[in-house]
Amino acid sequence: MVYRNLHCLTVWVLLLSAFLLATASAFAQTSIPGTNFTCTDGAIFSRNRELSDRRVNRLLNKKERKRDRIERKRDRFEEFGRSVEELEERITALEETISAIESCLEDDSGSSGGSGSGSGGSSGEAGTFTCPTSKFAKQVNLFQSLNHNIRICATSKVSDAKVLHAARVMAEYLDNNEDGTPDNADVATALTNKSATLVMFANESDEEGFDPPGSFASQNLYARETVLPGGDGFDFALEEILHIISHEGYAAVYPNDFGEEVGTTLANAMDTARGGRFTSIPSSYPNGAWYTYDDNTCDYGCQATEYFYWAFTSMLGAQNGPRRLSDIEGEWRLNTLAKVQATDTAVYNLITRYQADNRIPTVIPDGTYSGETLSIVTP
Ligand SMILES: [Ca+2]
Ligand SMILES: [Ca+2]
Repeated sequence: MVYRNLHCLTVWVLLLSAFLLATASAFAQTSIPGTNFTCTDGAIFSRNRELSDRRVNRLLNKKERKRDRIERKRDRFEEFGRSVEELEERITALEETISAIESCLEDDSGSSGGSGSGSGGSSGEAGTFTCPTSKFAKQVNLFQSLNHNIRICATSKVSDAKVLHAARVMAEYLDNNEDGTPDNADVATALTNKSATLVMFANESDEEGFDPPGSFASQNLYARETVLPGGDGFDFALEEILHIISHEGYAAVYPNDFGEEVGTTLANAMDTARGGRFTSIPSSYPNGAWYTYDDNTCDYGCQATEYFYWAFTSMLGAQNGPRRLSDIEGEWRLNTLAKVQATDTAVYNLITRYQADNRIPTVIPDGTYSGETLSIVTP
């Protein structure tokens, strides 16, 4: 029994020893790979180089971006330098303009007691007033035989044909039935009292140096925008000549209807056409407005002058046609009589009321006038 127990113990010891040996051996085998992670391993070395290449590329890219940023900043600095120079030039020009205005104001205040009444007296002397010879070489007198003082003054650079064309258009507006006598005597008298004068230049540079004198009311017209009958393009004589007649004539004789300030029949119609009463140009006109002139130099009264021109000449058929509409629709959309009648009933009613007894024209000037023979004289 003791032997048998002893035998069993030996077997257990042997089994335990074998187990320990096996465990130790397995442990020894698994622990070996841990010692192989070194920089000399080829795969790890190349991976490290790859990482380092990427890093170098990143750094190069970063450097490029910084260089770009510096270049952009340099450009901005240079632009800033230029704009400062431009601003200085503009400030200098403005200072010159301000000092010129100040000297004009001093001149006016100094001379108002003397020549002010003198110019008022001369404007009433129909037919005796001549165009300033310092600027003009050609003159046409309208209805002079009827003791009126309505003129055209033109520089030597404007052709006789265009001077006479403008004179005929002006005569046609005033004497629409072409019988030689202005249809509306009150309007012709108002223009005479203001010595209304159309001043013609070849172009803007020809106008340089002309300072409209306070002694007569003037409106300019350039030869380059004046189109003879049968010529190509819109004839702006139809516009500029109407401006002086409506502004100095209709507005003066019929102030409640054609006055160009807030509250007149014309101005109220204009407020509707613009979608509101705008005493300065709005940033955008309301949807549905059909008169949308956006020139910031044109105040409320000037807007009214332009509005009358658009409505009136559209009703007389001067703005017909798709090509003309595409030219003007940014400013005025009712380019025909039918459109004005259908949409702008206020201005349609105003104009037709005055046309009914021939106080204003019913026919658009065509550049031929049979009322009298107009001729050019030397001022
Ligand atoms: Ca007449
Ligand atoms: Ca005619």
